[in-house]
Amino acid sequence: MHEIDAVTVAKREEFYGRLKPHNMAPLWEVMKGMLPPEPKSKAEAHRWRYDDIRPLILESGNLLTAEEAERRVLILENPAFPGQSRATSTLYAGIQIIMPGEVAPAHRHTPSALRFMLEGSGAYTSVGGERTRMAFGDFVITPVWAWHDHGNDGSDPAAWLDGLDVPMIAFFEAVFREDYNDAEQEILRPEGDSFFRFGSGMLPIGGTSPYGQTTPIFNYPYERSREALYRSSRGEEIDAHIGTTLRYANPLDGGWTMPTMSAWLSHFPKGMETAKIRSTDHIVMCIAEGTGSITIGAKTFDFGPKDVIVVPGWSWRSFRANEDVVVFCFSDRVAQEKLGYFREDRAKV
Ligand code: 1HN
Repeated sequence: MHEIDAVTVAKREEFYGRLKPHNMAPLWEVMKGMLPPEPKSKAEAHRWRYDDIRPLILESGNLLTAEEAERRVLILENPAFPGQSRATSTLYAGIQIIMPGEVAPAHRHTPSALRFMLEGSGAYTSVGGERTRMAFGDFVITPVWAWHDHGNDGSDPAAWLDGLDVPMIAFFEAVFREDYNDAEQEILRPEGDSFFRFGSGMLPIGGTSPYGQTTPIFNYPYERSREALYRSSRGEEIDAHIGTTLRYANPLDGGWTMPTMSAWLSHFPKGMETAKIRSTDHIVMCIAEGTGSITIGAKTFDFGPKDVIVVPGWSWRSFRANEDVVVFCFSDRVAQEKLGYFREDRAKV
């Protein structure tokens, strides 16, 4: 680089100053910042210990009603984004609690939502005219613009992890919402209808999803997913980087379950230490079973059941499993794949 003399610098600055009133700026001053050689997420790696946050979640259950709150949720904010309601640059996460007898009123919005059930036995959610009970570990989906309301007719508080693509939809400035004319939506189909129709390894001839690009199944029960995962672990050599991983799939096209968020379940057998991997998607993880530790970049976090972990895009990650570990993950991978630039990189083993 040749040195630029003060006169030249001043001349350029003066020129830039005259651009401003025209709402113009010189690309050459900002282009390198715009196109770094590789991404560096502004988000921080972080872990929320469920044991630490559970008392606060329960406390919020007595602070206001679900009806009052509309959704009684404690947002999991990335430490790098205080006040921005974001777990990663692109994803929202929070823990929702619903007390016995409560209803979280029906509404719909353009952001998609997913739930990973954590505790309580009486919770249910209704989506598009069908109700489903939510048991521990169930992966439940609220598609784009689908009416949804939640309830709890059990005797214990119910809590789950919410994941939404709100930051992505907000980036596109395409958030719409609408309230239903009643607390709970009308139920039009028997419980389990969509699961048996679409989730039994059979499909209705000519069947389509009532939810467009979102899977017609809106509850993937943990009982079934867990069995599939453990049986896959026994049947095949375990991947050094990702353990045994099964992704939740849309049975109609084999693709991911939602248009903006990918979800999957990984199993790492007791004693396994995975090789490092990094990918461009931003990941939120929730430990379903077991204890261990995860290293993300230069940080290592130990974890136990129900802890939530954020992995910023393009940071190296690896697991150590002290016991058999099952991890639920969701990320913006499917959106990046559709846009054509999703990348992953695996350390040599
Ligand atoms: C929402 O609709 C739910 O329906 C949960 O349970 C969390 C966070 C932001 C915006 C909408 C729900 C939400 C949300």
